[in-house]
Amino acid sequence: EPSLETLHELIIHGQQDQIVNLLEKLLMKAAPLTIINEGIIPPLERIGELFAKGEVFLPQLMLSGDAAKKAFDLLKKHLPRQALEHKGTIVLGTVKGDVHDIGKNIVRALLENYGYRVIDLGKNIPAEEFIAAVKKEGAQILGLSALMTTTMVEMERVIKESRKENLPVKIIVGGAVVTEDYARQIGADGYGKDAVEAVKIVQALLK
Ligand code: B1M
Repeated sequence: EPSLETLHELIIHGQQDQIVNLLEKLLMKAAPLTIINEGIIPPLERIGELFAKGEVFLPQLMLSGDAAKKAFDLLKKHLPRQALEHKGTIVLGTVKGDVHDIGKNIVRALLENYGYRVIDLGKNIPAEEFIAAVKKEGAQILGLSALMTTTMVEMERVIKESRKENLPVKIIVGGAVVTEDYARQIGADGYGKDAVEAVKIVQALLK
């Protein structure tokens, strides 16, 4: 019987070979976003805890990350898609020093599925690159992702730099360690706890 628990196990053990087969079966009974939220994120949190406790090591963390990516890449093709209606442009990326991008990619997929144009710069992006892209693309929203306590401080730098240039852009932030309080403290215009929240905030800011 295909189940979300099986998907948890495959991601925790970093086993990619059975993922496609399992997802095809799961998609017959659950929505893609449900599988992302309930099938991919919990095992990543679990492996993160095990890693923090020293019970698993970097190679396992990497295998789990790869397995999660593989699952997400398949699921995102099944997300219902709205037409692109020039709803707005968002420049998105993970800040300098940080290579975590699974969450950022989920945020991107949802925004695109809601009809926004997303310029995804990728990961490990310096402030200057974010600012140049906002100018070039005429973006209304800049989205920053950071997963570590050591890199979330970089968000503050990006915000300061863009305010210095008086860019007419709203900045939203998110990622594992980021909190609403921290977002407010560094002068962000919005904070998304998860990808669904990120879409809601973008919708509110662009109203
Ligand atoms: Co790393 N890692 N990792 N890692 N890793 C964490 C983040 C960690 C919490 C694990 C732990 O120790 N418990 C820890 C950080 C500790 C801290 O700072 N407090 C950590 C560490 C230490 C490291 C390394 C330093 C390990 C090492 O090398 N010794 C290293 C860092 C390298 C670097 O960046 N310079 C590292 C490397 C890696 C891998 C490459 C192996 C892999 C990443 C693969 C990849 O992304 N391509 C990895 C993984 C997989 C994790 C965990 C296990 C899972 C991260 C993840 O994808 N979560 C993670 C543990 C954890 O997070 N609990 C951990 C699922 C994802 C959907 O969640 O990204 O939070 P998240 O995104 C969510 C929301 O936060 C939100 O929406 C998403 C969907 O709901 N969101 C936004 C995200 N961005 C948003 C932006 C928005 C709005 C919402 O607006 C713009």
